Amino acid sequence: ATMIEWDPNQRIILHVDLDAFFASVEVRRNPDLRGKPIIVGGTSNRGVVSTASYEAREFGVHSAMPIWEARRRCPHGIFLPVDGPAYAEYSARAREILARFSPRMDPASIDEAYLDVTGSIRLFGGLEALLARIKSDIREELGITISIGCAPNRLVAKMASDWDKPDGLSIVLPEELPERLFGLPVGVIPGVGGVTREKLAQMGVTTIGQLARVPLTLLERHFGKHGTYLHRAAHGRDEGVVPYYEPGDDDRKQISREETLAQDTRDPEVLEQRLLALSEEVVRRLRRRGQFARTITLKVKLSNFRLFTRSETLPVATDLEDDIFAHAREMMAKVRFGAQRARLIGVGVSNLTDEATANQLSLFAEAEDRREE
Ligand code: TTP
Ligand code: MG
Repeated sequence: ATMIEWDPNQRIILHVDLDAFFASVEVRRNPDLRGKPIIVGGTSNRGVVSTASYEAREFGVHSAMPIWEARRRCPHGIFLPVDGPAYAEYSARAREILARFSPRMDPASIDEAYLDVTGSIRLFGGLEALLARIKSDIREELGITISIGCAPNRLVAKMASDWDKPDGLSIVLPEELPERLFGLPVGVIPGVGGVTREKLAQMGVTTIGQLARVPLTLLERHFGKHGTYLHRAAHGRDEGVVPYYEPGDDDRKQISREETLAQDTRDPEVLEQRLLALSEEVVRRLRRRGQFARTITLKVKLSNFRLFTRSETLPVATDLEDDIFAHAREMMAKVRFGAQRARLIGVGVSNLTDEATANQLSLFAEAEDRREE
């Protein structure tokens, strides 16, 4: 067997995407459907297609197409309603399986996830063995095929998982970047839709290679901060980390901790001490996920059960306990207790990002934008 030699200074990131997800679940639940053109999205002609099996795609049926159009293109198709709870269950089981392969796992949507397997490959006997194992575990336990993109970062892994669908595997070695992307159309870059594509075409840019040669300043002039992203994407660069998976914080949009006090109090010293402990907890979770927060929320429930919540959004994302505690304490000072005491207090963070600098950069770009206006 050939062994892939991966530059030890580079991360190994996977993007896993389940094939024809809703349709695959339907086939799994009713094997008679295997090999047939399945269209999920409802049986009435007024709806749209959620997804189609690969057999139905041969007829030109795809997601977001009106059902009546799908019926016209594929009159012998099997049209099924959307069964949300069933897909959610398969999605949860897929996450559970994927979490075996790395503690850094980010479920990005109902049927896709990022994994940072840099630290796992030795445990699984090499990268090829690990990739084969992910595919076989999901196939055997869920009866669904997946496509994997493997690359030094999230962005390229996401693009690569699309190259060989269904049941695909595309590996982009660190030394193949950025040239491996140059022949592809700009539309395969996540976030590049019709409008951006059209604007780029007017600049004579249709491939990623052409995009990579456009000076950064020119892209920023035309697209603002999106231009910064386009430039980095064309060069196959992306520093985003895969956070640690926490089944508890599943929606990944916020982290919060609260406690009911041993006894109701408005003693600032006691409140500050509890606030500090809660801030520490929140920061620990934030750091474990490799994230930074911009919004800090304080929650105080009074003895009469009245609830106060106050939020503050910082100009720059932070993962520092001092920052989070200081802002929570300031907000605490503004709570009007009246004759009441505090019964419960909580600290939360939201507006989470993977990079502290991301917001600094975007603020900068926004300031630029305003100056130009
Ligand atoms: P996708 O991963 O985009 O599509 P897919 O899994 O069906 O097919 P592929 O093999 O190309 O990955 O989306 C996942 C599920 O999300 C899909 O099965 C149904 C749902 N979905 C919609 O309901 N509407 C849409 O427009 C899209 C794109 C997806
Ligand atoms: Mg999919």
